[in-house]
Amino acid sequence: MAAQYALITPDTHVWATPPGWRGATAAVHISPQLGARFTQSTVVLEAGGASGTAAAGVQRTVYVLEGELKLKVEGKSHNLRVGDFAYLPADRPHDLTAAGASRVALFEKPYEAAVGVAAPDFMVGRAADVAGEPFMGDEDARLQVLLPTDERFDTAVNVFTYQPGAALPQVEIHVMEHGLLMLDGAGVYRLGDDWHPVQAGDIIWMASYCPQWFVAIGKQPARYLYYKDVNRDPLAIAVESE
Ligand code: UGY
Ligand code: MN
Repeated sequence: MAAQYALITPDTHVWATPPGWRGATAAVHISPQLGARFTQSTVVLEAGGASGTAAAGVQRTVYVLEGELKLKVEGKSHNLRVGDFAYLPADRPHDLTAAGASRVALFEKPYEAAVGVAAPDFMVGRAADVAGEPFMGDEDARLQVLLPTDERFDTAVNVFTYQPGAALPQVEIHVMEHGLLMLDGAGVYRLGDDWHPVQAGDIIWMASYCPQWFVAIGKQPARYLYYKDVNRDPLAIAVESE
């Protein structure tokens, strides 16, 4: 059976200049080479470092982990600081330049158009401005949904915050896959039949149908940023890619 998950700890990262970028190195943690349908990378930029172009048809979501960057899209400049994010539709020219030493999480995915549905537009936002909703009624497990949830989007990027002792209310098994970065705190992730201690800096790929459950441990809240594919018919995608 193909791998159901990968747990990638920071001591294993290997860095290289991503094609087209300047003054930047990236570790590509999750990719089709692993069995995923998207990529998740960490990109470290020196002051003045700048992005290259995404591959044709590929959309990007950027989340700032450290530093400050300037994002230029259609002649307009946007300042991005820690906790800010940007969604860049496929084939939309943009220039992301670091104002000082910076680190970003980057999610990339080929955009899957849906019949009769317009493609999403560019957007920037600030995680701190997004309300954390109790997850399935649990006030101690709060979900911030960063991107709009309507059908234009085939991508979700969320922040999940758990008070110590809070947990996912069920073992989840679902068609969507995840790419996850632990931002703060620690906990135990159940992945398939395995149980792993995880902490800030760890990254997890969960394939479609990977059984998953999390409990936060320690004295501070645990927080993770994660990607998931949404709003598309799995059969439409399977037929297209044959
Ligand atoms: O959105 C989700 O599927 C989320 N509840 N999964 C997770 O946190 N592992
Ligand atoms: Mn899930």
